[in-house]
Amino acid sequence: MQVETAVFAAVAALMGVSTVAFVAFSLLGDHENEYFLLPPAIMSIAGLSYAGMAASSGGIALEGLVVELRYLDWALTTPLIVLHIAVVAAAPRKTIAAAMGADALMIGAGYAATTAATPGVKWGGFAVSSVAFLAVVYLLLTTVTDGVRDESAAVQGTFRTLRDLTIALWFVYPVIWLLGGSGVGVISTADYHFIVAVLDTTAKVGFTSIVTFSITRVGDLFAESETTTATTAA
Ligand code: RET
Repeated sequence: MQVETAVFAAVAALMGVSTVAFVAFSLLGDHENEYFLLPPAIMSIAGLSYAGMAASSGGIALEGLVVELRYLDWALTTPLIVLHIAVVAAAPRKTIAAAMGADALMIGAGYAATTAATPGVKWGGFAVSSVAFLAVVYLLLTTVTDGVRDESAAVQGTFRTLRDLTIALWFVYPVIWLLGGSGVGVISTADYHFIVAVLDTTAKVGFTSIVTFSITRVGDLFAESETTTATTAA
């Protein structure tokens, strides 16, 4: 069995467990968080995709579709991650749509670059994907962040930390891509899959947990600052 098959299967299992954990968390919660369906959606899509990748690399089914399954997962879940962060900041709908659209373009162009037959398509795709990525980063740093501008220092701090951790982690993806087989090739395919599996798990299970738990916290703080404002105004 190839090492990556075991890695893919382990991530699939972890995403499955996380799906159940997030569903349980929402059922036990007080439902003040109306976005509680996003985390289980993100985890279950990734779980199915990783299960497919394990089957594909293990020669069981879906032969030769590892890259397709990965980009299908990213195409569906990365816009949902962006949505999740943006709704925490109560960003305007147009901004959320633009950020999700740029994200989808980033993944689509990234897929074209990864599967390209010619250097022109590869580097053209990489360039388009990178510009789209910078657009997502720009929107997160500007309009999305403006959504929390009038909130307390604590709310802003929580949001900024989440935002910056997310941006920093996402920047690793194009770097690893450049170092792996699609780029200069100093990282082997097995290592590339392993690194991406760790990044995906951190970005999804790790950060989505932080966002989810801090929504409760940020929600409390929002409520607190509203009470304060109301008291001050009265
Ligand atoms: C590619 C290569 C082309 C240039 C750029 C890329 C960026 C990919 C990113 C992926 C993020 C994935 C996440 C997955 C979570 O499970 C496509 C690697 C810019 C940012 C967060």
